[in-house]
Amino acid sequence: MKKKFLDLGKHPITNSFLNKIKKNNIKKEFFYNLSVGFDKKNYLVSLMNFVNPKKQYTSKYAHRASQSKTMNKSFAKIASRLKKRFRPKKVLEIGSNDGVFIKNFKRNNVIAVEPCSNLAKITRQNNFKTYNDFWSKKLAKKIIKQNKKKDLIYSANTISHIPNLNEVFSAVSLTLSKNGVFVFEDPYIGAVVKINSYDQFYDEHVHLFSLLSLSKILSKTDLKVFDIEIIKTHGGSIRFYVCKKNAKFKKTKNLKKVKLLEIKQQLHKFDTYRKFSSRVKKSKRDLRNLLSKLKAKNKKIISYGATYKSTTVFNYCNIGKKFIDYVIDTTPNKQGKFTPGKHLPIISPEKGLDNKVDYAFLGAWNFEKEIKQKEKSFLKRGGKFIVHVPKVRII
Ligand code: DWN
Repeated sequence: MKKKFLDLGKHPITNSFLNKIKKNNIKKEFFYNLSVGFDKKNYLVSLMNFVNPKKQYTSKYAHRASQSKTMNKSFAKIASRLKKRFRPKKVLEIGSNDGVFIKNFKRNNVIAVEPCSNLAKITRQNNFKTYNDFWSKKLAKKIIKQNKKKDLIYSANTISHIPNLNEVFSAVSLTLSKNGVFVFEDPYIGAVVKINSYDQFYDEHVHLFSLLSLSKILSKTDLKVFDIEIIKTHGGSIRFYVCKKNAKFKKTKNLKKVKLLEIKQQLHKFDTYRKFSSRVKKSKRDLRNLLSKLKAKNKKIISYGATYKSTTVFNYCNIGKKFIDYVIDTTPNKQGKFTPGKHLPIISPEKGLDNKVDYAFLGAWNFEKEIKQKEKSFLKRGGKFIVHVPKVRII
């Protein structure tokens, strides 16, 4: 049983970018209550209410994982490390997005699973065998029948998106070969608590894992975690290495280290999340105060990156056109649209980062380094970024 610790109010689906702002569109916009709970039985942090995945992962899915240099490099690096360490002959990716990970493998070695048809179309066009479907036991059985068992299953920012974890791990277990490995990475609850990145909570992030929670969940399966990495990706992620309990892999020392750190951080205690929730409320007050002060001085403020995360920030903090003129983003299928809930127009950085912009709220704060590098001339002429993690501040 989950106990609620955070209530962020009414939120739209983060992928529901609007084509036009018309009375009818706004009336039809779907909202749900975004609140987060902790299950003391398995130490798992999850949303209290799940949105129907069919409403989320549609043929109009906007996020393209290959939109940042950082992510391209990061996927190339992990692909190369996995190839060296496990020498897999048969590879599968769950949630392949636009193919940013699988493009690092030979086409006949790897297959993709992707529920969003517009994204599956891209990997198919690039000649990667792609199953346009949700990950499930049914699909796993079909894949094994057609494509044999897998030596490596990889998944980034997908497992945390799937409500039914029993189904996820049963399907993985069916698909793994005897000594196959399942490597997956997702935003880390330890990082969220540490840097106050409450915007990692939105309709798609239904669970945020720790080692403590995953160990509890896997204890009821025939799988085990044998290695782990805490990584910087997306502002703090956790990468698990999982195999069958009777596979050849021994547990590494990293597991003990991370377990001790999580116990020190009290990730298994409700009180940790109760305290976190007070810090989230303070962050909202601080951000609204800062933006109000800047607006009182007639400053032009925009937002950089039409991220799903910033949909949480804007809807929770009630930040709309009064504060933010528009949002800039490089993703072609976000440009010309409006953000969910607050209906801020999205335009390209070329058009939007003009000389009149005084401040840009960094919706894509997880790419701070890459963006600062790219926007040197904005910074040089006195433009400034605003971030809300770990504290609300101008940088
Ligand atoms: O898990 C998820 C993560 C990985 O991706 C999904 N559920 C949805 C999505 O979440 P997000 O939108 O918060 O992710 P990002 O990767 O932080 O989004 C960055 C956005 O910023 C993209 O729309 C691209 C844009 N961007 C830009 O306009 N200029 C990014 C960079 C680096 C840039 O220079």
